[in-house]
Amino acid sequence: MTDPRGAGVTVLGLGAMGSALATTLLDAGHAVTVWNRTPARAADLSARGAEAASTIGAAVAAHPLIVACLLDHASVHETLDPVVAGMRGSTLVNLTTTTPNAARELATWAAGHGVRYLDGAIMATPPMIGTPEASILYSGSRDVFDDARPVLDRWATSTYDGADAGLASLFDLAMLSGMYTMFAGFLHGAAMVGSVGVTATEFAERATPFISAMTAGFAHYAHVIDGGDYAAPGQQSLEFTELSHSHIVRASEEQGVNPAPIAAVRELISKQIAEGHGAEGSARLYESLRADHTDHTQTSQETLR
Ligand code: FVH
Repeated sequence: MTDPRGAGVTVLGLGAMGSALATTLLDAGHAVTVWNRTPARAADLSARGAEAASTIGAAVAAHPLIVACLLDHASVHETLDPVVAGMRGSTLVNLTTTTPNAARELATWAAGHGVRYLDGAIMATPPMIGTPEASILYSGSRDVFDDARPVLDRWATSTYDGADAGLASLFDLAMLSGMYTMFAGFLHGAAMVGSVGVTATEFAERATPFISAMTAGFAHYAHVIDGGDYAAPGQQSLEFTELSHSHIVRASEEQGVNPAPIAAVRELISKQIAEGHGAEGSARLYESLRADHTDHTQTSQETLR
């Protein structure tokens, strides 16, 4: 008979994120077994009704659905290698941040032990879990995604990216690349105006609407990249963009500010111009960054264990 409270779930890892995942399941009425390397971290969840497993072996045996939210790829192996024989027939949803190849390695490792595997990448902070703003990307077994959906949807909007277990991680890290580069640009800008005494708070207020509006440029660049015509009319040329970057670098230096983030981009632009593409659109910078067409799904997985 189906448990009216919903599927039982084991949650491994009770850091900020693992605790948020377990709490959301408890609040939704699921039977939850938790385990953490440092047992004291399970106290709050026990008080809310979770079963705290005293050993990792007991934790993975408690429910057929096991969720891992540990620090990194190495900690997943450190935790599960000793008990994987007892996990045969279970399902592992791994929400630990890893690289794409590390996710693929875990999928292969799990399959070798008869464990169904789904990799996940959380696009949210712990307080967002269980709210409509949270998003979690998944890749790996479609069957696992479909079967676990009633649990997964408790946490966030769930998106399935494909059978290649590395895809969720790839999307996650690609988006984080955009985010961190943007933050570095913000910090550089704050340092520029900070050189004349403007506070970072004032700069944030001034910069947020402008930078938010500029994200509309993503679609324009994407259209050019996917069309492959960097010479089509209506684009800002690399030469113009280089001039703009040179102004920012020089202004930074004049103000005694380190121009490193913008100087790195300028260098890529200069390389494209040196190769004869100065009159073409600035989206051509993509050509300095993209991978060649070799298969990047297999490389270096062997070095991960
Ligand atoms: N917190 C966030 O905003 C981000 C959002 C995006 C996704 N990340 C990823 O989620 C994973 C867990 O993150 P977290 O925030 O829960 O991290 P911590 O609070 O630092 O907790 C880490 C847990 O991992 C356990 N742990 C660490 N090393 C080991 C090990 N060798 N063996 C077993 N467990 C280990 C640690 O246990 P303890 O230190 O309490 O004993 C915590 O339970 C992470 O991949 C983020 O990138 C969160």
